[in-house]
Amino acid sequence: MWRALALISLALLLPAWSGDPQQTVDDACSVQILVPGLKGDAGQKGDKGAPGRPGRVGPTGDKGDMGDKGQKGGVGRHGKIGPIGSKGEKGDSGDIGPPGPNGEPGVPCECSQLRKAIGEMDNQVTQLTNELKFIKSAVAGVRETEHKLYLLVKEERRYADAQLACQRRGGTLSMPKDEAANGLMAAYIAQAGLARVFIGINDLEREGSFVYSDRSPMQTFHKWRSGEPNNAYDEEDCVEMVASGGWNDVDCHITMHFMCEFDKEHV
Ligand SMILES: [Ca+2]
Ligand SMILES: [Ca+2]
Repeated sequence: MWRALALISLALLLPAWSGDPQQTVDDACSVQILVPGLKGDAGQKGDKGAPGRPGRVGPTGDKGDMGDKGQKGGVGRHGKIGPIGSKGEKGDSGDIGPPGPNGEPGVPCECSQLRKAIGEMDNQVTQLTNELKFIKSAVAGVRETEHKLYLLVKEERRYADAQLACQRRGGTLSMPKDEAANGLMAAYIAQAGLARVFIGINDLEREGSFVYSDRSPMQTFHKWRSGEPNNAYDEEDCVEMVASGGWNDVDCHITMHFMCEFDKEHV
């Protein structure tokens, strides 16, 4: 309204600037007392204006309801390599590998050193043999001659079982075939504090025909006690030696200690 009024005032003023200055003052005064005229007819609708500036961002809306679950996606990319795991249990042994390559040729024989080593070993064998002899005598109580070893076994056995026990040790019941052997055996029995032991003589196969336990026949040497062998009760086919060294035929089924002998060559 006021904008329209100002435009009208301006339109009335403009002609005054081109005429008499006096008149212009009068006209100006007359304009100042003008009152608004009647409202004119509505003008034609103007052209559509340019789009306005974007409005301010509105407040955050309420959270909507959760939608339906989507379809499963495709397989993702490989993830990063994880940390090293703990050590596993030991696996089974593998197959045997192929044979290795041949080794380098050996060094030529140092024969002088070898002979020296063999000589030292011979000395050691001699020393050990002497020690073994001492141990046998001291601990086992073995007696020996040049060719034989004698062992008094303090176990009660019948004649046949005594012979088997000697054979299991690689020997036989002792066979006094000469004065030296008989004397050694007698001393052994006496020193052991025994009265009698089975020895390797019998007439089991043929009464009165005595043989040694190696089946060799008795020769001229013997140490029968007075009145023996008497085959008492017709039951005495085995032989014992008493501590004095004398022989006596006895029942094979009684039990007593016994003496084994061993050939040194076979020990
Ligand atoms: Ca007899
Ligand atoms: Ca007798």
